[in-house]
Amino acid sequence: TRTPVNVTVTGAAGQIGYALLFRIASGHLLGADVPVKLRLLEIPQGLKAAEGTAMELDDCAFPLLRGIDISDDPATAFDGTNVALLVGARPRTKGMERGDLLEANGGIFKPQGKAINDHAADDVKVLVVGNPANTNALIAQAAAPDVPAERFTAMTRLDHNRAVSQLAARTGAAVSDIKKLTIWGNHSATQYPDVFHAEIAGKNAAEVVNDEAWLADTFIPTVAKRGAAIIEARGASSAASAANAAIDHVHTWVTGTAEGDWTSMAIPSDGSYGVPEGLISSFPVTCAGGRYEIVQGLEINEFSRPRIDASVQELADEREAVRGLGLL
Ligand code: NAX
Repeated sequence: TRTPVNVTVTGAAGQIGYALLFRIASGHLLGADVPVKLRLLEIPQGLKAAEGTAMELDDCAFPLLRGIDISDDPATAFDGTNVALLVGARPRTKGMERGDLLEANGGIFKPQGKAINDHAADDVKVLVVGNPANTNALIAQAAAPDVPAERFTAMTRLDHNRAVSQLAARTGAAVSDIKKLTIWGNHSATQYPDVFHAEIAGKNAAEVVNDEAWLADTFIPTVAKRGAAIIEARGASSAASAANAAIDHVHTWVTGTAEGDWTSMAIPSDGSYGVPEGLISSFPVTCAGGRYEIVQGLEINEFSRPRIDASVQELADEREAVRGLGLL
């Protein structure tokens, strides 16, 4: 039998945590034959609720779940971890400036990066979900110099899935017929969902849509502002869909992309497509053997170029801001 994989979830008592943990424990993260041990990290105020969730996890009697540890100490929670899902973050509250937000999150992601550096397993893979996700990932990565930089990723898979769904609704295609969609840049309102290389049942998606005004004025803003629309409708931010995307992100990273398709992940740039090296920016990637690679050689047209550049510029500005705060 296989040794269990250690999966750490931070912010475990939050609403994404609640939607995420049961799917990890039931085998959707790593596969139906991979036993898991859960490590839940919370702040002291969150420990009791995390214990409640752990009781419910026990009550599911998941055959793959080999244990649950709960801690408010990052060194404990990341000890021997193979997969780290960094969900807990400091949300923006009323009157908070962007600099305050980055600083507050630096106070979370810097020590967590350090704990991953010092305690995680050699093969650790990190996904940052907590916002501002790309820059939080950069802060954690900078605090973990002994971990290969490419193991730090941030989540744009929810944006990717939202874009696939919107495109399917517009064209009447099945979601499963849509391939090679790309989210570029930051997980923020500046993100750019790109359909110019996407395919719908083998045909070029931009040609099938054949309506640049719809792309510019409806599709892109609908995808980019979907989080706000969910809050407006549900009275709470995306939780199950965000958890689902986190599952998809890691599952694809570990098990690979399908032949003839790719996915979107925010990863440290190697300079591809004019994205400054080191920024954690979303790219089209293929995955195989537990590694990802940026899809190369795509032609970036005049519609896409300024949109990618604007989102990347925002990431560069965030990097400058956290540098200024001494977080890098
Ligand atoms: P909740 O407020 O429900 O839960 C957050 C949890 O994190 C709380 O239980 C809190 O006690 C805990 N926490 C705070 N600081 C911590 C620390 N230092 N260590 C461990 N735990 C800590 O938020 P939820 O709705 O679950 O969202 C979590 C994060 O995901 C937010 O930052 C949110 O903005 C972000 N999102 C990111 C998305 C993405 O696509 N990348 C989409 C969904 C979501 O908005």
